[in-house]
Amino acid sequence: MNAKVVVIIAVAVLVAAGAAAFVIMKNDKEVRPIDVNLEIFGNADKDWKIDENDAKLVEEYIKAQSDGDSEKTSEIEVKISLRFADADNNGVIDDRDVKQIRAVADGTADHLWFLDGVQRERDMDLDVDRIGAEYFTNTEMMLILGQSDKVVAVDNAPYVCRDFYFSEKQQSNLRNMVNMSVPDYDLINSMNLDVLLIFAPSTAAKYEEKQEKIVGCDVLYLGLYIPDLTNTSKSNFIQGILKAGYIFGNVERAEAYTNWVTDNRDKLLGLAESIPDGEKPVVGMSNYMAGQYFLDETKNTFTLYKSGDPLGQAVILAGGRNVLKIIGGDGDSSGGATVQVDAVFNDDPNVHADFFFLHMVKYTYGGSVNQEVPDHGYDTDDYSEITAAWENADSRTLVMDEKIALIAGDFRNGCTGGILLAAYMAKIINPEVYSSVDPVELHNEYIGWMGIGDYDVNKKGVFVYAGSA
Ligand SMILES: [Ca+2]
Ligand SMILES: [Ca+2]
Repeated sequence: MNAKVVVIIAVAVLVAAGAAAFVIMKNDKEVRPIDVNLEIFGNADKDWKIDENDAKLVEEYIKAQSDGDSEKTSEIEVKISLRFADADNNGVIDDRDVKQIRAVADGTADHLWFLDGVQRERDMDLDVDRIGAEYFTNTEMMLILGQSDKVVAVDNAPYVCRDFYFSEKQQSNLRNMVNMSVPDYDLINSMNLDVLLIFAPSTAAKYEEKQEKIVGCDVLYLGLYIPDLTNTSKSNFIQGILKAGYIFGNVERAEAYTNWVTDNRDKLLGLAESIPDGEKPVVGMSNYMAGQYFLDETKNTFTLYKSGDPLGQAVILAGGRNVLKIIGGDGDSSGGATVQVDAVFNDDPNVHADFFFLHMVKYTYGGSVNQEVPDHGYDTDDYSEITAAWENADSRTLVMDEKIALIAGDFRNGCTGGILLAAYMAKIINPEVYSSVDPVELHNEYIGWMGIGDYDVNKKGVFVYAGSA
């Protein structure tokens, strides 16, 4: 009897301790405000979330209107977005909008009106069971938001990597969409998708073509392709993650992940800003691929990625200067410029790259395999191919004291907006300034965000190779 009482008390103490720990954790993990104006209809007060404040503001506005109180109306009009106050986007602000805002806020809405990654007005049924995810970025985002059981289709690149991303049970429901650059629409239609998340809008027609040809499915570009991480308020990437939180019913997770990204971004950017511009190493972000100089001595052009690209964002966060900024042709968009090699390798004393980071794509978004690109990423532990490729790139005639690093395509095409690559890059180009940053630890945290528990980057994977020490 006494023993039982003791056990009960012990359990009660443990429960109390657990509860206390939970409260502390809850406080610790409280979402920090995110500097975006969330583009979901219902976000009347122009902040980063849909909550009771929006509902109250719209109620106040409706009341002021019906009372004919023009003073109060003008007062509210200073802080309200009349466009987004119309939560069901039907052109009228009324009680139905207040109801929709509360439903979105408490997770019971069955429909959502929002802007997609190219600012188009969309409305979506939130009854989503079958998700198609294009490329690493959308696949990884779905994992981060806890949707892996619902992902039933991916294109060839993540499909090759399915042992890493999905459990055996999940794999039994997973199909290969193969080529999403030129899709086989009959194949995609046979998959009966509710939503297809597309990698890049490419051209508006391509996005529209997919929407038109894939039947009974919301084809959606969320904006992750252009991270704009150094400018949160304009970041399509941040908007995209937050919108996905509402669409897939895991707002808390989306907000927490966004915080993780921006916290790390802030830390990296703070370190970058501590280096005077003139002392920042100059970095060229290029490719290791067929038809380009670093792979093939006989070619005289290569790609240099712009500052707006995830690869260019990494240069900024790692405390480097993009060589494209020095030679001209830089920009805020994603992607790169094709330049003649002598635009960088020349006699001009003002033009010299200290480092080249070579992006690699083994499995393309078009379903093909670049055989000449070394094996890399989560699925291999073997450095022999990447070592041989590095030796090839480093042996280019024009390469003198420039340091070469090969980097996994996962960095650009995953869902970290460039922070993970920035951490690895910083350790190579500014090791002293970034001594407090541990890229492998950050990478393991990211894998944890994806819900993958049995993978340690200390022991597995091939992501960066910068030659032997
Ligand atoms: Ca709001
Ligand atoms: Ca309305």
